[in-house]
Amino acid sequence: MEKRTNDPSFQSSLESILRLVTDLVICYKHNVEKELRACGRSRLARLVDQLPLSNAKQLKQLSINDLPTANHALALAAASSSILDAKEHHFSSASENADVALIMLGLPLGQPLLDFIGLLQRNSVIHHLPASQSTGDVSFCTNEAERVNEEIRNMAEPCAEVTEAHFSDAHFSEFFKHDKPVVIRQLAAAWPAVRKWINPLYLKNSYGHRIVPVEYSIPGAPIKERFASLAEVIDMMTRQSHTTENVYMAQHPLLDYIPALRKDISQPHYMKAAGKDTADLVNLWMGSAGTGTKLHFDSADNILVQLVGRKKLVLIDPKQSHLLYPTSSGANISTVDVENPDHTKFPRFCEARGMTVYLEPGDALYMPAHYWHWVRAISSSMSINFWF
Ligand SMILES: O=C(O)CCC(=O)C(=O)O
Repeated sequence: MEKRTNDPSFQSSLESILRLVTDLVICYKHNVEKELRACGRSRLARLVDQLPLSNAKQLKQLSINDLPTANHALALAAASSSILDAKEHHFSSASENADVALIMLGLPLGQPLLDFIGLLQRNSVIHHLPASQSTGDVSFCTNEAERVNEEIRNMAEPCAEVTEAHFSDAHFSEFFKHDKPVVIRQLAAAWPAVRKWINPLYLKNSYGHRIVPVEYSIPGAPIKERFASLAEVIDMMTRQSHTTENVYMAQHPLLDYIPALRKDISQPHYMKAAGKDTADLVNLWMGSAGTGTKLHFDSADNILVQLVGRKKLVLIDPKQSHLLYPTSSGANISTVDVENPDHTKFPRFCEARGMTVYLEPGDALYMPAHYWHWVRAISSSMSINFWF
């Protein structure tokens, strides 16, 4: 409910924070306008020029996906809509628009938007979920997605495995030095995230209104990227059927956008092997059973920690890159469908050998930089990864 809109201290904080968001739009729109004019999009440039006071809605409806600058124009349109919504005391939609702008601009540029969302949240001026949807006996889907249960041919070699209680930084350094993956069972067993996020209402009741980017798929149709509320993602993860649509919030720095969640997570101490106390990038992966990521590699070392549900991974040594048909020479994504390889098109893939790993809540996997990996959530799943 919109509770504290008449509170003078809320009003004065709101006014000063809206000035900062307006400054952000004004200062940034000149660059975007210049870039748009330089690539011949003068109509779009004129619309951007009139922000933040008008044209935000018109701009948001344009189909301009073909221009990198257009994303910036859309971010500014969302930020401007957010200002106009707040002035009319439509705080829920102000918060949603601010989230969209924040996701598209990122941090540190979007910091005033994050402060604005924080102010709305702290003052309880956002419409939360109806009581019927925020209580009750609800759990994440634990049914296993059937087609991922069988072992994948030639990919069933075991990976080194240890338990956190019997493993040390010195042991980890050996794996790190030799670029060998290792599963560390129960690394995160005591993290609050593992204990608390298993209850779908924990995140949904406090942060269900927050907007996140998702990959959305229905059987037989291409994956679409769109925005969704965290409540929508969580609701889809609690459905017990795998036959309808899937949603995946993949590689999203949620802890940057909801800093209060940082207290539920720790930084894995093993990163010290690389001289690091904190990771360079931390991302959340949340989705329904069956969602996952194609065979690819990343150029940073990685610790992937399973928080809720189960995940299956296939790992392939970079020495076998010549068997994996990347999208172009040296590219980091393979064109082979690991679960159902086309042996006529990709004959060398038969010779590839890989390891299969299953992660349970609290387990972690160290993957050296450049190690190929394919990932599938077997049940509804939440993971976090630390690139260092
Ligand atoms: O969990 C996933 O879907 C992918 C994770 C991944 O690719 C990574 O941590 O690098």
